[in-house]
Amino acid sequence: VAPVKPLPAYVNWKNPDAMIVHSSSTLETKRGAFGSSIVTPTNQLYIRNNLPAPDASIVADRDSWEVAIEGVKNPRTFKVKELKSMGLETTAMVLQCSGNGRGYFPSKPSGTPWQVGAAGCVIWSGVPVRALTEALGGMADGMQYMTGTGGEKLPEGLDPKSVIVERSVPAKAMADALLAWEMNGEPIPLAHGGPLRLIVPGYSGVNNIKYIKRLAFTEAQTDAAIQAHGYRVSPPGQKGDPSQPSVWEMGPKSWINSPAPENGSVQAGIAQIKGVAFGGVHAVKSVEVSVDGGKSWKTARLVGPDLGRYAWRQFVLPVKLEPGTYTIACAVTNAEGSRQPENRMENAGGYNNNSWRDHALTITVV
Ligand code: MSS
Repeated sequence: VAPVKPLPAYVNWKNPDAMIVHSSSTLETKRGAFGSSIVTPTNQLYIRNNLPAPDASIVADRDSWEVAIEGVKNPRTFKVKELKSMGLETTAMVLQCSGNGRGYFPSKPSGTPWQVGAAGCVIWSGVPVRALTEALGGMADGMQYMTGTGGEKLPEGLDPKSVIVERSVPAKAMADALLAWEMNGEPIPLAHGGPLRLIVPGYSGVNNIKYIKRLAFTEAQTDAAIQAHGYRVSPPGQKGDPSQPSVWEMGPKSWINSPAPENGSVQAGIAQIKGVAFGGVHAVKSVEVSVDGGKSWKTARLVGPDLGRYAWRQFVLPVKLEPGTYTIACAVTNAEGSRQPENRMENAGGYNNNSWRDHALTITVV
């Protein structure tokens, strides 16, 4: 058994029993900690930082944090306090690291070997980027991307472009994007991007810029390394480059949280097979469960309220199990009719793994 690492100081308020500490900048939610109540409690949500978080002094006076809005007809800088008077929307969305599921790649790509827990369903409140853009006269002509820049202090002696957390997404993603100051009913903790975070529903984790200091509509994608070379879906063995797809829209994905091998053996009789499912950028239509490794499937029941197309749904299927060994799997189909794929798309970085086969679990019933 690997030794259990303590929680890093800046997130010592996380529930230690719910977290797997990979490193000081990568903490994963345990499969058994997702519960059945849809929203992931903040003290159990995963953490991924590409740079050390800024000093906690930036959340001492949240309302005075400033963000520059550029690439609009009338660019200007706002304090969070002013943003709060410009509009309000609340959105539930799946926040998922692009590398979630990397741990199932047999090629062992470098990076954190996340299993299922670099994801959570989170409720954010803030001003719609669309409302803000309209108030500033609309996007400037010819802009193709929405580019967000993180407010970290950059390590000295390095080319800023090689370390800055700056990401571009297609400008159309603005339609549902927020500049958020609240998460799960509380001011966003520093570790999750307070005082202000860009939320791009349906897009993978890295596009959701924490402590955002600049939001710009741009003609081209940023040439920061994290965009140009990092987070690209590159063929195995190749380096990332701007010609390859970036990790943007998420695909449909589901996994089983219980029963699971880590929770020990299962008693014969009726088992409630349960888990979470999301449709990527589209709503969940249905979830199927298999107890024979994908030979036959049954439709599960969706549990609890529907928090919108970017949230995940909990699902359950009661199944009678005799003693034996079972490979249990699940697959979601979204409102557009795309079904979660059987196999992962091989890539050098271990990104975007939504293979149902990789996520299947083998359980023993006694
Ligand atoms: N932002 C910033 N500013 N910085 C950093 O580092 N990271 C990313 C995002 N954003 C960052 C940012 C990532 S990468 C992720 S996942 C996310 O975030 C996470 O979140 P949380 O809150 O959970 O920690 Mo992968 O794709």
